[in-house]
Amino acid sequence: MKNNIIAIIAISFIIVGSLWGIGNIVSQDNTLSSKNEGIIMLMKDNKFNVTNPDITVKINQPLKISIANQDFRKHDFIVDDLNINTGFISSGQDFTTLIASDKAGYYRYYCSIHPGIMEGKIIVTD
Ligand SMILES: [Cu+2]
Repeated sequence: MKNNIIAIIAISFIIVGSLWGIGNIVSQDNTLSSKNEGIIMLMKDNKFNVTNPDITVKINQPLKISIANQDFRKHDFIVDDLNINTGFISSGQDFTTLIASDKAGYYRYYCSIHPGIMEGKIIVTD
């Protein structure tokens, strides 16, 4: 029983650690893509992942996305045409959802409180 709990805690650390690792890697270039198992968007200083990167998703291949707020103010993440709306995410909280589309094209993501400075595009490709 005690060993199981320790194992679960250890696995949780590994999963969280690898997700944060992915977030760090993808923030360095300016694109995110569904090659990874999932992506992380960090809300910080009124930006998504510093550069509001393009997110590339394959058609009919949902991409898991975790959006974490590291700012001291609330933000949200909205993609009108893909029916994504996280609602307000408070400081320190996060929200996980899927980006999925059966139609290729460009889709705008944005924060409704900071449109213009917190926005970018999702590219759905064949
Ligand atoms: Cu915002």
